[in-house]
Parts: sequence; C-alpha cells; structure tokens
Amino acid sequence: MTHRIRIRHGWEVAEREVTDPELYLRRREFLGATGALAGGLVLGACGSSESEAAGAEGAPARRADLGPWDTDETPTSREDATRYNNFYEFGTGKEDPARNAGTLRTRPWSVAVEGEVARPGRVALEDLLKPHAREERIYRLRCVEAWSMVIPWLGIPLGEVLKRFEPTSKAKYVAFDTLLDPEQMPGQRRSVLDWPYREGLRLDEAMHPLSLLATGMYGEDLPNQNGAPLRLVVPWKYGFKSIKSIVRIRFTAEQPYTSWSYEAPSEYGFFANVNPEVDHPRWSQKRERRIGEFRKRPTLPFNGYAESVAPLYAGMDLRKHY
Ligand SMILES: Nc1nc2c(c(=O)[nH]1)N[C@H]1C(S)=C(S)[C@@H](COP(=O)(O)O)O[C@H]1N2
Ligand SMILES: [Mo]
Repeated sequence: MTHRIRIRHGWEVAEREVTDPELYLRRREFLGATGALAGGLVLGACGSSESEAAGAEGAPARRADLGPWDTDETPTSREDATRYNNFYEFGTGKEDPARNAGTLRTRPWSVAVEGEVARPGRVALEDLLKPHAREERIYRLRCVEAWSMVIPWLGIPLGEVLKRFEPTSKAKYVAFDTLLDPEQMPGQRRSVLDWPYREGLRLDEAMHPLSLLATGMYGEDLPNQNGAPLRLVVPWKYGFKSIKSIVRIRFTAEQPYTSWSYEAPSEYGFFANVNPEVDHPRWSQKRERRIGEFRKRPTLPFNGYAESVAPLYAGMDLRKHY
C-alpha cells in the first residue's frame, strides 16, 4: 500500500469543530492512494444533489480534493457520528452503543464466505483487505427514522472484494450476517430482533461502485459502535441496510432473509431505497433532520444518488418495491 498525504478537508476545520482537540490533533495521513481516481468513469455521478445544494448558475466549484463519489456537504462532527448510533446488539438507545460496545472483540476477526461461489471458505480479515487500497468516501447516511448524517468513511469497494470469490452464474443476491455472540453483544440477550442481524443486496446493487465495505471513518479505524471491524455502507438505501460487524457473506440464487423486512414487513421490504414519496406507516419520509442542524431539509430520491443508481431499478415500480 502507498501512503498519501491528503489535503485538509473543509470539514476538518469547520468552525464549530476547531475547538475539539480530538479533531485538531487528528492525523492527516491516509492509507490508500487511488481514492481520487477510483470510479472515475462516472465522474460527477452525484451531480444532481450537488448542483441542487449549490444552486444552478454561479455555483461554487467543487473542491478539488473530493473524489467523484464524495458529497461536498459538511460532514457531521465525529463526536455526533460516534455517540448517536443504531446498533441494537448493544442496546436500543442512541447512546447505548457508544457506552456498551467496548465488549466487542474485533481481533482476531474472520469472515465466512458461502453459497454460490467458486471459492468459498473462511477468510481472515487481514487477507480480505490486503489486496485493496483503502479509499475515503464522504457519503450521506439517511436513517429510516428521518435523521441523517454526512460521514467520511474509509473502505474498499464491495464489488471488488466479492469478485475475488468468483460468484457462480446462479448467484443473484448476496447476504450478510452480523456476529452472533450474546457474551460480546449484550443486546442479543433480549429478543429485540431474530438474531443475528441479517441484511442482503441484489448482486448488481452489491457490485455498484458506491457500495462500500468500510473499515474506518474520519481517518481512523471504525469505533466498535459504528460496526468495527467491517461494515457495509450502501448510501442510497435506508441506514438499516448498512449492516455492522460482518462475519458471514453468502451468495444466493433467491432473495435472502433480511432482519428488518421480516421484523416489520409493513414498514419496508427488501430494497429499502431512500424514497421521499413512500411514507413510513407512522411518519413522512419527505424531510429529514441532519444531525447538528436545526431546520429539516428535504429528502432526495435515492438519498441524492439517483443519477448513478436509478438505472439499477429500471422498469421496477418503486412504489411497490420499496
Ligand atoms: N448489526 C447491526 N447493523 C446495523 C444496525 C444494527 O442495529 N445492528 N443498525 C442500522 C441502522 S438502523 C443504521 S441507521 C446504521 C447506523 O450506523 P451508524 O451508527 O454508524 O451511524 O447502522 C445500521 N446497521
Ligand atoms: Mo437506521
């Protein structure tokens, strides 16, 4: 891996953050050299939301240090992103994961690869990550509960990892499991969900260059409460699709079981694409509260990534398949 000194991001010197010593002292050296070029074939793919945010004519130029997939919206403070979490394995309160996730042992860690693949097996985390350069991706995260954040992740494109296992022609979906261990994850002692937490994607969604396997955020390794040591980030879907602390990847011919679509089928189905036109049974999804902001802002179709991901759903009735 090569080292690269990154130019200091705007968010690192945001006015409300300069007094935070943790931010002030943060290293600016990142692993991974190809971030700015990776996915360059679809340059400006996030353009719709960017131009919307900036206004049409005379819009300020996009910062030169941003990669093609990055939003230039101000990232949420690291403090908020690591203290306001959903990770039911450590409790259902927003501050429970930060308080309780210290019991999770993230090393050694391995991932079981199963199902419709030529190369199944158990892979040590280091071996899973080794061939790939870690990239930074600044993505919006929209929770189904109508709050949102902007998070600078560190990770590797999911599709590049999945390809290495050589999915068979029968593989149409990919399923992910979180660790099941009530000793390390005290929330699993209560039957809040049918543990382990499980999620899944259609294979073409998983192969989309926006889909990220994240190992870090804010220039450092993931804190446990954010899904260490390995989590999914699928920024055009509601946050619950972005499963944390992954121990199993399974390729399937049929649509896999997913925790939330099973737990609350009246709320969301398998796809769970962010869609301001489809309300939650108990609230509207038209607007969202960006953590750290006062006024609500409109929610964008596919969370602002429509230009690059809408083609995945061509011909599908998005009011039915949500
Ligand atoms: N295993 C597991 N993964 C999970 C969850 C969870 O409870 N357990 N919560 C999901 C939800 S609802 C959201 S919004 C995001 C939150 O990620 P963050 O805490 O890193 O912001 O994680 C998702 N992944
Ligand atoms: Mo969520």
